[in-house]
Amino acid sequence: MYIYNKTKINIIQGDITKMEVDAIVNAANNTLLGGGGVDGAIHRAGGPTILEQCKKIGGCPTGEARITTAGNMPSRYVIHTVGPVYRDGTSGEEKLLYNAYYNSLKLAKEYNLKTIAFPAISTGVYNYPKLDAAEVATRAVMDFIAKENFIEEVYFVLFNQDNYQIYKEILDKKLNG
Ligand code: AR6
Repeated sequence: MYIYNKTKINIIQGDITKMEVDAIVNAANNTLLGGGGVDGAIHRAGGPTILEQCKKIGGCPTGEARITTAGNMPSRYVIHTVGPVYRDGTSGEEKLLYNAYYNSLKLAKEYNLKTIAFPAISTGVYNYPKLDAAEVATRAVMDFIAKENFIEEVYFVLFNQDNYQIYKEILDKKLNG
């Protein structure tokens, strides 16, 4: 565990649908109507009430975030955000990925949520290079924590061993250096 401005930051290797936190974050697409990867896992584990709420919301622009309840999962809410599709790195991807994390945290604060778990947004189907994505993810979260000092605990839940190692190295460098 790491601590930054009184907020605990944890990295976990595993399945985000199992997390007992106020909100888990979904790496969704613009339609919010489900898909593969972590999005598919969340809709499967949470059940149909999540899709019903997503249909009413009617989509989400890249870099923004929307919220639903978490259905059958142990968390209370799902914050659906949309990361960028990675093309060449010069199409605004970095800012959009940063915004996806930052706006998810802003929404968590609006709902008075204190514990939140993130997957490695955009690093699957959307093809964002893992190391660059982890740098952006940790920077956005730390910027929010530095500014807002509200969230009590952040989890980065990494599905794969390689992403876990990448986050560990980055956070060791940023917070244990
Ligand atoms: N828990 C945590 N992380 C997971 C899980 C899980 N259960 N399952 C996969 N991952 P991706 P993207 C990791 O492709 O790149 C969907 O179809 C996975 O290993 O889920 O943002 C949406 O509908 C990877 O590191 O999301 C969109 O169309 C990370 O989650 C599109 O994929 C993100 O991979 C979004 O693509």
